[in-house]
Amino acid sequence: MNLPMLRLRLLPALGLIGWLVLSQSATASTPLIISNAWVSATPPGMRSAAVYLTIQNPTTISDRLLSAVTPAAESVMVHQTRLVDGVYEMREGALQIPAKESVELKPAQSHLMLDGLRAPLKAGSHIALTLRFAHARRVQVDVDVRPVAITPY
Ligand SMILES: [Cu+2]
Repeated sequence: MNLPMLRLRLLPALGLIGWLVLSQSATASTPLIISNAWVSATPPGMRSAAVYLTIQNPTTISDRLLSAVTPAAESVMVHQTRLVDGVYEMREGALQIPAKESVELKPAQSHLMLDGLRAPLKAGSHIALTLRFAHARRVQVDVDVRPVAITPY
């Protein structure tokens, strides 16, 4: 279900699907710090939702957020949003996390798109999310489900 005031257009994937080699070292410790992870609650019948969070990289090595998985949805995509001629476009692709920087996934900029929700997301609950990075490998995140928020993805 799309928000009524927005027209969303999904661009073809850009081919950054090179992460298919599954993590060989799932136990590697991560120096990345994830905070403020949240998603809007969803009404019954809604199939998708956007997760926002902040990734802090205190290391001297740039990283990339490649993908994510959650038991709450069939798939997760890394989406970057751009406003083009009054239309929000979502583009799939890995997200750079530069060394010594913090990257905020926020409305109208970037998000993790959950698709195929298995059940409505209820405010006050949490969902588990596993982020996959090029260097930090897997990072577990607990995502707060917040009351319905109308944002431009
Ligand atoms: Cu999206």
